[in-house]
Amino acid sequence: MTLSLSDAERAAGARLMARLDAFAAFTDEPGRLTRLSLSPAHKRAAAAFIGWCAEAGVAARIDAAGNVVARWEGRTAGAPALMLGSHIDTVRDAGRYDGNYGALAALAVVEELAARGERLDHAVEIVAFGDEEGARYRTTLTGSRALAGDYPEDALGQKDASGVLMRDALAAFGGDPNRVTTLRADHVAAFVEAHIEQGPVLEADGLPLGIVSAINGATRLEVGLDGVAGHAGTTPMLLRRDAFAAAAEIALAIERRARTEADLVATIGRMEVWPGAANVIPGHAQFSVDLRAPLDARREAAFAGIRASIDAIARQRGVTATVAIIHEAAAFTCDPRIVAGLTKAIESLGLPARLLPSGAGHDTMAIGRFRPAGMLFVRCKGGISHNPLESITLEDCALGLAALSRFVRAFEVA
Ligand code: HGY
Ligand code: MN
Ligand code: MN
Repeated sequence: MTLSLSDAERAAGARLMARLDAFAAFTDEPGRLTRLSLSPAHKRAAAAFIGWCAEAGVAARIDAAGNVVARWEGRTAGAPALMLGSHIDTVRDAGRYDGNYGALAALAVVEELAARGERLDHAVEIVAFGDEEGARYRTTLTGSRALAGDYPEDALGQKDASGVLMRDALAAFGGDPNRVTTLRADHVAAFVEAHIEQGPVLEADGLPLGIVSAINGATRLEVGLDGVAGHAGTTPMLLRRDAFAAAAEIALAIERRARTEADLVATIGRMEVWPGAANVIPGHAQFSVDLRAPLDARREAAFAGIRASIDAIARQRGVTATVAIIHEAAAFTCDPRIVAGLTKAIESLGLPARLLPSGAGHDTMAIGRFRPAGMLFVRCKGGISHNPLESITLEDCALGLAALSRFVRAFEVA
């Protein structure tokens, strides 16, 4: 493959890489990257993003839902906008490219337009979504769902691990809880998100870039098991109603179910046990289940099977189970015109256009319910993500930005 990447595009990629490194310093946990939604680190990151926009002569602001938004006008004021962006909140002990790459690449595209004073037929809006991971509150995609006019009703009443209401955290952050349902972005005509692949396919194919065909549907559960706390020393095994032992058996049943189908995945990422003392039989266990599949019918069937296993094991062990669906997103198919535009942009770089599905969820799923949306993937080493070892190469960083920038110039919004 002979790449046709200009020196200016290489330089822009180097600037983006440096900015990603600087951005990674905005963390709530020194020594690792943890930037939960509406946290002090998120606030510092948002301020830096706004500052970089200002340096480029572009006014940016925090919207009522905690997203940072900015607009580069088209040739005619008020022209429909192509929106670019991704999220800047992270999981705990995160990698520095998940979300941040797409948000800062979007900023780099607008910086370039502003530096040249270049006006396109469409406006370009950029967004740094504030709550994609759902790592702090038991809700997710609230920033992008706000722009899609679909803000989850139960979100603001959620409390985080220290009892802080999302409503209060949002107000303190500079958002406006009373206006989160007024943000539907009617002026936006289409949305494109650049994001690291977070999987091994592009690396296995020896390709730096890919185009997302579809995004897996996802169901997120919160499961509570109530048994009976008891003395670890005096209670015979057969008389126990051990909530954690029940959770452990359920976890293995979920894993067995997911293993029965090639592209069905199920994960128990968080497990809490009460009272959490070495000499007390757990009376309560609380855990998350993350279930995904490319086809909604298969995910729904898997959920039904898992629900039945939870009830059967709970009954057999004399514990009570409560199962709440805290997030559900149907599988999403990317817009064919955007896929075609990204294909052209990637091929103009001298690269083959590889279509691939996304196992990870993205803000694109939320915006895509409202407007045509698509995604550009950038290869990441070993497909590792949600892990500080997440990494991309300088050249792939530049290629992703160049493809996005070329797409933005060529895409016809209306
Ligand atoms: O969980 C996901 O798929 C995304 O990284 N939030
Ligand atoms: Mn992400
Ligand atoms: Mn993520």
